[in-house]
Amino acid sequence: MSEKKVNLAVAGATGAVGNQMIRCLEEADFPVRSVRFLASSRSVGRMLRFKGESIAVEELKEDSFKGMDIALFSAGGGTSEKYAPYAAKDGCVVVDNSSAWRMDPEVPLIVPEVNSHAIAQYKNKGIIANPNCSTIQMVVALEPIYKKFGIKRIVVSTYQAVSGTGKKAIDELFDQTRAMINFLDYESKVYPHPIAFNCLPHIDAFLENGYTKEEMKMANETRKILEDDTIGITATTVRVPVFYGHSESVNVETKAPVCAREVSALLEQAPGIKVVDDPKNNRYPLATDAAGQDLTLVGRIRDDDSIANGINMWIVADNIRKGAATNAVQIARVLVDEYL
Ligand code: NAP
Ligand code: 3JN
Repeated sequence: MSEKKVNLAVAGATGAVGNQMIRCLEEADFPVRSVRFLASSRSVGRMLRFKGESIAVEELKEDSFKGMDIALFSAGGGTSEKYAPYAAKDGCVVVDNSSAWRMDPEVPLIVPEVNSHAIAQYKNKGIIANPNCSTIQMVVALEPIYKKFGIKRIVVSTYQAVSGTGKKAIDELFDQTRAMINFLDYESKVYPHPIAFNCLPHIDAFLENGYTKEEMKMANETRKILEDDTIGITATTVRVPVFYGHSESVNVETKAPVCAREVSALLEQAPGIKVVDDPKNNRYPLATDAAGQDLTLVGRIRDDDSIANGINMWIVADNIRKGAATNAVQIARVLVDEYL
């Protein structure tokens, strides 16, 4: 374990993900010498707590990263695109939570349990990308299966919590639910339809091919992380009225013969995973159990009786923690311990 300490910046510190990054840094007792919390000009003067101290939020600027070693970004794709290169130029390694750099061939896309070997590629541009939350929890569960059996095709449907859309969406679900149960009028500002008591098969923008951007992120990012362009992946991403925790129904077709018992045994030993699979006693992964912790929960592991070599499973994780903040802090930890 390293004794090194780093100067660390959080860009987007006032947001849903940024706030969780700060909590994860505290929980991990991350070896910081100094921290700097950055957001838009709207937040200048706000104070954020860190390890018992109050720290003033500063405006994110081109020169914010001078003297910093690592910056965790979660301030949107446009902000990352503009400011990450300034950070890198000043020798500060960026761990970016947006989609801005994920598919850049020179930028590693990292889930530490799966492909930490690729972190070394940060030297290309000084940037490491954190995958989309729905991708992260899926590849944590799929990588052990991929390594042992190979994967031909994945069919995934997601049930994504509103916290994935940020602070405003958390408020919208809360306000709409309260209004509806009191027979009051309500407005939908964040989503195009009411999210309370509803399921919206629409996450991020629709594309020409009929998929949404979120669906294509899952397919493209999974292939990049597993370093295999031959895997067929089709996704349907759905927003559901849950505050924290994304759930996924995943159907995997493997290359080699597989059975549910072998997959359960494999996942029991895999890093970052907790198998919760005792249906007779009503035990299976739930968003309410995943929320607030860092493991990816996997259950309902069963043979797909419609094809040869098929497995079905249900994968749940805290989208703001393992899906974003925790994954970024884990990457930063490897950087400190092995590279800086
Ligand atoms: P959020 O709650 O709306 O927070 C947005 C944060 O970005 C706030 O701190 C905001 O500062 C800051 N910001 C916005 N525009 C800025 C600008 N021009 N300059 C500096 N700071 C700016 O959103 P969130 O849910 O935390 O998500 C933030 C980003 O993280 C998303 O856009 C996405 O790229 C990424 N994300 C990734 C995942 C994932 O799957 N890995 C999941 C969720 C989000 P103010 O408070 O001052 O406005
Ligand atoms: O909707 C979710 O559950 C996850 C959202 C992720 C997100 C939200 C806004 C912008 C992203 C992302 O991480 O892909 C982005 C983006 O950076 O494109």
